[in-house]
Amino acid sequence: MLWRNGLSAVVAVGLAAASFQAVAFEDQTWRVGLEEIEGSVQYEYAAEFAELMDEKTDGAVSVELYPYGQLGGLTDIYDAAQSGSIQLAFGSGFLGGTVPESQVFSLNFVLTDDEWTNTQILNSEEFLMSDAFQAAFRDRGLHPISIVPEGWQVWSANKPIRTPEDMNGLAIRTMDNRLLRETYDAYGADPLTVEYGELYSALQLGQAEANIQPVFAHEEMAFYEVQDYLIFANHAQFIATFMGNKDWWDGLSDDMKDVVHEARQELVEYIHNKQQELNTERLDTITENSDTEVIRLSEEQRQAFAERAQPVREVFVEMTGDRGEQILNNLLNLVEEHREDSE
Ligand code: 6CS
Repeated sequence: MLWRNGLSAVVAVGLAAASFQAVAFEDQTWRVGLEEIEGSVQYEYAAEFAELMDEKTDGAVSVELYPYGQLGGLTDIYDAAQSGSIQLAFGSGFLGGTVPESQVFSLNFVLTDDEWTNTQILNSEEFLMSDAFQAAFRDRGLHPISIVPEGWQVWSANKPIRTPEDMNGLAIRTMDNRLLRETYDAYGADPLTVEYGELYSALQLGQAEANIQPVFAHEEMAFYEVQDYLIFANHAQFIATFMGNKDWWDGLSDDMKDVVHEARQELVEYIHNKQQELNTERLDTITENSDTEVIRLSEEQRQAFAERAQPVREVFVEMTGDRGEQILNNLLNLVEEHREDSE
């Protein structure tokens, strides 16, 4: 029950912080770089974070949102957070070049089959606050604040996919990291990388034949318009890290850090519910507005992919060394503890 007790401890710390005497904070503006557009899960998270910070600091902290496209491409967002020209940002698949250990979230068939359990494990003291995970970001001038699962990753293609053989030679677009390329190589596909904002036309022109996104993104970026099938294998969740510039974070007062921690704890359940709501609603939008066919893989079909994904864990360790291995083993142990608890 370690993970459940861990969460109660987190809630207790939050309540203790809430009972502090009111602190007067200096006025400040924090800019947040989003990898996604308005209406996305990251946008909803950042908008609620902005509200909470406004409330908790009596209007002293004003949080400005910069949706995808306003700061350039995806890696421009991370560069801006590293240099301190923005204080906060989200980082997901493309962050692998900047924080290689973050590719642990790109591994397939590592987490449990339950999204809420995964959300709690990832945001537990044992995982998020572990020295290895924190150091992986801090050594690159970033500070991880919370982990934001945004829903199951769902494949799209113009043909049904039920087995690794169906993926043979398929030009599937992945986010830019080696772990994802290795994973889809292992499935037999022919992965390629395309910037998020160029993906619609790449799919339309047939340069990319398949795609991997949570449902809300298939809908809001209109990718479904140029793809015929959505395939649920529940092989991985889309996971972003909400992170700050390291020097900016270190320069915050302890009281301000407490307020941010309080907000991030409140956001764990908020964003879990919100992402489920968005992903459910948008699947309805897709099926109502198109002939998209939805395929859900059986346990046996998933297993065939899981077997091929297993050796990619070694690639992760080879790429990220002892620290990456520690992060992965920590995650696997937490997942295992949960399984023992629920048996
Ligand atoms: O596929 C991508 O590149 C983007 N997809 C989502 C859902 N969020 C950000 C990420 O960069």
